[in-house]
Amino acid sequence: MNGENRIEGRAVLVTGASSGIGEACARRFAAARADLVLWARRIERLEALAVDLERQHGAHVRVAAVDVRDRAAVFREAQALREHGWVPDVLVNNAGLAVGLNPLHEGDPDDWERMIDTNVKGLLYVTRAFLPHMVERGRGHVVNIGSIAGHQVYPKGNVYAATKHAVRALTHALALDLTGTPIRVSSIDPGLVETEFSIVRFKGDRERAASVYRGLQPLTGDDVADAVLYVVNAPPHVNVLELVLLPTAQRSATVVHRE
Ligand code: NDP
Ligand code: 8X3
Repeated sequence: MNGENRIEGRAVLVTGASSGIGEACARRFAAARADLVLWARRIERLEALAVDLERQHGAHVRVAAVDVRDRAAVFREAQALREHGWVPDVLVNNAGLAVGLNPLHEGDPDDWERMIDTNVKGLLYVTRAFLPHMVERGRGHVVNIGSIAGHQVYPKGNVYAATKHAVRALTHALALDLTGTPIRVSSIDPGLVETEFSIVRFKGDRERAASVYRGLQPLTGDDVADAVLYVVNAPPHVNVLELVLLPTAQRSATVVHRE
């Protein structure tokens, strides 16, 4: 991190920390000596990550198996944290996914529901569970992981793009609703990042997933985590509302140069 570390000792919650961008954020925040809470469904991955972060950085890390689609579980876990006096200074709403890549008229409604329930409703539940306490305390920063797909649609990306457009709308709406408070709201909106994202989208087809990144240098989870850290570490009077981060070879949601 360049310059002053304003993250040390801050309470940071990262959803979807078991892989990809969320895991990279957890590693960066731990290196900056934040007090971390990590959520995802695959608890064994979170536990291994916590051990690693504690060993590497002496970080304080709490983990919980939370499916952000489960509203009751989200509110229960949030309350348990509050009962221990833990309210996030930084909430990174990262848990999300794409499922399938089909023309809308051939899409699977079950895939749509997974995306809408996770990317939109899950983000809303987590935000609703913690934000009142940030407001009450007069301190906090909500960082949503959006996407270039929240700015532009691409063929067959229909419902995923709709969810990320919704995330973008919610970022702006939240920023307006928090006018007059010191709470900051940001969206980090990446293009192609090589994580487990495409493996999930193509339901375990690793060959098809690899083809998404063939012939170009995609972003890494660390590249995105660096942007998150920059935005969070900015002085309190600076709010980055949106940050679009693309691989140099990618110029829009649909224009990608491949060697
Ligand atoms: P990964 O598949 O590598 O990571 C997704 C993370 O989300 C995992 O930790 C997963 O954990 C978690 N997750 C998924 N569903 C749920 C759920 N219901 N409850 C809790 N956690 C959940 O993909 P990325 O790291 O790439 O994706 C992270 C975010 O970045 C997503 O919001 C994605 O839309 C966004 N994004 C990704 C881009 C890319 O090209 N990769 C580009 C732009 C944005 P678990 O399975 O253990 O629950
Ligand atoms: C992920 C980026 O363009 O692969 O949000 O959908 S894209």
